[in-house]
Amino acid sequence: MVTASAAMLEALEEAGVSYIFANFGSDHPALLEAIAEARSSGRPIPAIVTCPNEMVAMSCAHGYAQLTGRAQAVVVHVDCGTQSLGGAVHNAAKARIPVFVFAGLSPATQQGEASGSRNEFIHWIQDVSDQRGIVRQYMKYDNELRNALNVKQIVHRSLQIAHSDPKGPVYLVGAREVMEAEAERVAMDVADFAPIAPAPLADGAIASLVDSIQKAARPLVVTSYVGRNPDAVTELTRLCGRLGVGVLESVPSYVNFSHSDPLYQGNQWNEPFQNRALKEADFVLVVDSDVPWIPVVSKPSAGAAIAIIDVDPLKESTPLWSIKARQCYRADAATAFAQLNAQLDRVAIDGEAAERRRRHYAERHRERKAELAGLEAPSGDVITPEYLTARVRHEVGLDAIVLNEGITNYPAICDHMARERPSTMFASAGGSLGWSGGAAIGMKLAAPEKTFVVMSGDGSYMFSQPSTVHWMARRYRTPFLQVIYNNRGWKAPKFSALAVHPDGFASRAADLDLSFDPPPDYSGIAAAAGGAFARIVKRPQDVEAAVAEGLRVVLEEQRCAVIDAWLSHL
Ligand SMILES: Cc1ncc(C[n+]2csc(CCOP(=O)(O)OP(=O)(O)O)c2C)c(N)n1
Ligand SMILES: [Mg+2]
Repeated sequence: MVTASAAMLEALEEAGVSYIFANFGSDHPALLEAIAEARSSGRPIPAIVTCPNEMVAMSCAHGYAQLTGRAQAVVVHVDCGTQSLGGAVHNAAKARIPVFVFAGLSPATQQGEASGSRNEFIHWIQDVSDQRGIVRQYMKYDNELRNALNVKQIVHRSLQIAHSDPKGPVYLVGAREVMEAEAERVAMDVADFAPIAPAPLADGAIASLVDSIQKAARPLVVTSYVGRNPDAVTELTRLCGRLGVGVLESVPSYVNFSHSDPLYQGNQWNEPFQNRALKEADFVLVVDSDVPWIPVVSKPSAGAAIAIIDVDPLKESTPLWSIKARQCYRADAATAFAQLNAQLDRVAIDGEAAERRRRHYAERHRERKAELAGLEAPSGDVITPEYLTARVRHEVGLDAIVLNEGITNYPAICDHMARERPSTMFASAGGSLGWSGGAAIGMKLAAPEKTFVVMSGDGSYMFSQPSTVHWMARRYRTPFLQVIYNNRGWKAPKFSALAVHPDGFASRAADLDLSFDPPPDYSGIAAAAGGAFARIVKRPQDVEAAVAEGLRVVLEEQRCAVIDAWLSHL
């Protein structure tokens, strides 16, 4: 006989879950007992990572899954712990990240009817009418474990759902008595819970898409998260190379295309102007993108034909969303591109037309590169984001993995880290700030041999719970280099206000309550919490040495290093 809690651990272990990011409470006696029992019996279970903050726990699992595609487990405390997952739940949902989340429920009995019955005052306080409702609109699946008999079945099914496209987080709850209850041990084969196989394009779609690209003078792919699967990047690169298709990234959360490929046409975020490549395109293939453009400032020309390939082409969980696409396919990008490449082996390619397109895009690519290189020069006494980023790139190289939470400096970090290989830059793909610290820990656990660089705004650093993050980074030996783009506050809301009210009161106000002056000692927080190397830099000439020393500390001393770089004020 095993308890429901032991069965849950067994299911997670046999499903290949390596880590449980945990924040325990009075709902978990059975789980703590089962963990201790497994350890004393020498039975393998996922490693437990103690997370003093739940948002960090969820962000660890988010980062781990971004790098590996595999869901990890997050265990939190009843309704309160679920609420403390906070915006990290939104991030996982929006980014389609598989995560298994389990929370206890307040005991279901109060007279000692069963083991686990209420025996602490908090059990009455934490009894709420719909705990699953707290996160239901973000979860792909939620359920309550109601007995010990079928726990493994439900855990395996949850992971199957989490890992099936469009992927996402799942949430299970179980009351104390249920998690204490015993049942016969159940043998199960995880292979019986295979996620849905990647969806291909229908035959007609393949021929039609190849035809549309070949007939176009300026075919353009717009993408944001093709790079979640490195194989998709390989196939996309091959396809674009053969036909001369340009690639524009929109709000990229992965490396979707090499920044040094002549067909790469840059990336767009919130820039308040029309993108040239997008305007000139006559066939736009939107692949894996939630926001391919922002119509009030930048969009394809009225005459352009638009097609969509996406694991989630209708964005059904987004209430307001539409782009005018005459062709729309639900398919896996890697599979679809491989099919298009196979089609090119069968049909004639107009080599001259492809070469004309390649030449055009290569010229634009060269212009862009030259412009970016010009921005990297130091400019007087201030540290510019472009200069700072270029110096970091110079020190860490192109293999280091970048976590970009730069907010108004997203574009500078993306452009000047100029990644060339898939899985060497990530953004959260969600809207809730504070992902980067926990995500770095999760990624470093998944790939201890790699070097990780977190590049974040000062506000985002504070949102990331740096005291928890840096305590964990030392405790679990996950050192990373962190560079804070310190503009003394939140620049993004100022940008937003002035974009709507360019000449209003806000534009003339001396203070918009967005500034952090005087700022905290950001790197000092990390030093106090986790013994991190701490350095504040205020002059361009000090940047290089600080970053070099920080990187040395990360690599040789296996400690985090936090460089607090002062940019110009908001
Ligand atoms: C959890 C959360 N709270 C608030 C916001 C709103 N918000 C968006 S950007 C931003 C400022 C971020 O500041 P910082 O990281 O310093 O970047 P900067 O804008 O200065 O470039 C805020 C508060 C959010 N997106 N997520
Ligand atoms: Mg800031």
